[in-house]
Amino acid sequence: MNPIALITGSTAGIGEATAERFAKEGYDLILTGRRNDRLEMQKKQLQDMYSNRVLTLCFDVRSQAEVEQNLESLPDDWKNIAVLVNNAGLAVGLSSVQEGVVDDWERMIDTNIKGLLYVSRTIAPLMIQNGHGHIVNIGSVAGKDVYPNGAVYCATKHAIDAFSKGLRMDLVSHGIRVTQVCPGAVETEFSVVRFKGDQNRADNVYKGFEPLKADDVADAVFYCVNLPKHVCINDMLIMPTAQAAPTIIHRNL
Ligand code: NDP
Ligand code: 8X3
Repeated sequence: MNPIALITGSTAGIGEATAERFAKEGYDLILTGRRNDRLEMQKKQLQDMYSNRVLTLCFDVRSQAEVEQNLESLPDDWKNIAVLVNNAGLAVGLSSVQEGVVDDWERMIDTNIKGLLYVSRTIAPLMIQNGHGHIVNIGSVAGKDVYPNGAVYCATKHAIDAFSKGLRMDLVSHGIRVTQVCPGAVETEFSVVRFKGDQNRADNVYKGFEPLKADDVADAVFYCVNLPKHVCINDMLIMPTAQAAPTIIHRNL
């Protein structure tokens, strides 16, 4: 039996690259996201390429009911989850608090914080029951530092930073590892989502330097998971060489 990895938000970017990396390393996959067409395409591609088992679950992590409905009714042969990658997340908008759009804030808070909590609340007891597991939370440099016009996104990622430390404490006696991986700038659909479909504005974010690729973060996640069982990376901050802090990027323009 292959080990099983559950990856939230596998339909794009870091989640998609992580799914492919784990498939290549011999994991069976539970893949989630809201776009079912992409989930089904991904399932077909991964099964064709690696012939691992793939289970797709289409739901919105913001809905506690959908999370519970999908994850509490896993078939028995999908319950022995070795790795949970809490990746689903987003930034919406880039504006000052005084000009902020409350609906954007709610989307970020509900997805990045509450969604990650709902999934963790459902899967952690299963890992305890199974007697093993590793939870990897995708945080951000925005959870270590703050930048102008990003207060709410940064607050959500600071929440993940705190939650990851607390979760590690709560699970330590069960031998379940908890790791936070915090990337700097990664070129994915992240900025297109943040700028609500404005591709030009998104492209400008990555102009004049070499950003991280989703594969680089997938490598980091797999590195943490693949260490001997007595080793736990609690926290990993990974940036492009050209980036020293969220707003300090050396660009050749
Ligand atoms: P993408 O936009 O490329 O991918 C985001 C993924 O999250 C998609 O698969 C999307 O799937 C899923 N998702 C978003 N909202 C929901 C939801 N409500 N329910 C279920 N799934 C959801 O961005 P990235 O790959 O860059 O982002 C992945 C994670 O990495 C996020 O947590 C982000 O904050 C973090 N991060 C990104 C960085 C970057 O520079 N790109 C840097 C640091 C951290 P679907 O739309 O199908 O639901
Ligand atoms: C994504 C990186 O710097 O845009 O978390 O917040 S940043």
